[in-house]
Amino acid sequence: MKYAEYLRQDALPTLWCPGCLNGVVLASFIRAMRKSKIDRERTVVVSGIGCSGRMSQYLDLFTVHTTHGRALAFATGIKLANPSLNVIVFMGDGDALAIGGNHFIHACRRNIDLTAIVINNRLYGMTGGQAAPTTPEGEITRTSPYGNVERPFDLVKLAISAGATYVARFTAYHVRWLEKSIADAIMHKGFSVIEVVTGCPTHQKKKPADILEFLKSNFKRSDASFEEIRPSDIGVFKKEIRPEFCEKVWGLIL
Ligand SMILES: Cc1ncc(C[n+]2csc(CCOP(=O)(O)OP(=O)(O)O)c2C)c(N)n1
Repeated sequence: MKYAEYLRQDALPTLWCPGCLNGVVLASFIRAMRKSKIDRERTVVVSGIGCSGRMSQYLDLFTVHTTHGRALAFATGIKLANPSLNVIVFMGDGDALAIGGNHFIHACRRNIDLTAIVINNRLYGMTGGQAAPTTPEGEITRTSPYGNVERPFDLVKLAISAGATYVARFTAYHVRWLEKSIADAIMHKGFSVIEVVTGCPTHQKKKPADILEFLKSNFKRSDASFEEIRPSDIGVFKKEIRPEFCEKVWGLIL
């Protein structure tokens, strides 16, 4: 499988730190693009700011690099103006749930046909490893040197509660399931959210292999019901057909 045809050669090598798992997500996405056989010429990738926001620089597709927390707002405009486009949004956990938290819940509520891939390294990577809304309780970060005292969001439960119609969680270790889920989510008509749990070797001061080992041994496939979903469960937790936002809006106009 040739990845090069999906990458901008002049943007390489990436600025990601050695061992960063963002590259694993990028490769899984490229395989999913192939698998879903969607038209590359009708695909737009939108990203915000942060390490994960760099996806739009490396992918040789139509891309838009937007402001921090606002990727979904830009993507909503693109999709609504031209609903025939496939619009995929990459965000970090801080991007999606801290500064962009408001856009996130409203995109879920509207059920607009976007695919949101949220790379959850459980901190703010690009700005130095500060705590994020996904940082587990007790975790040491740059801004929680005595352990994080805040309760984290479970991204999957948040997305389901707010109304997203396709919701999944996988990790950068479980790449075959991840790429299949990305392909499914792209084909799903409605707002799709895939959380990809990763890690940050630089700020968590862990070896990349230890992060992969952690993901492998702690995250387990599950088909738990909403009440029973635990943060370490991976799988597809919601898949539902509900009227889609652009169809409703354009239905009023045409
Ligand atoms: C409006 C605004 N606020 C803050 C920042 C600074 N900033 C840039 S990246 C970032 C954190 C990114 O964290 P996350 O979204 O989790 O992505 P990661 O870098 O971990 O992939 C912040 C706070 C900014 N660029 N713009």
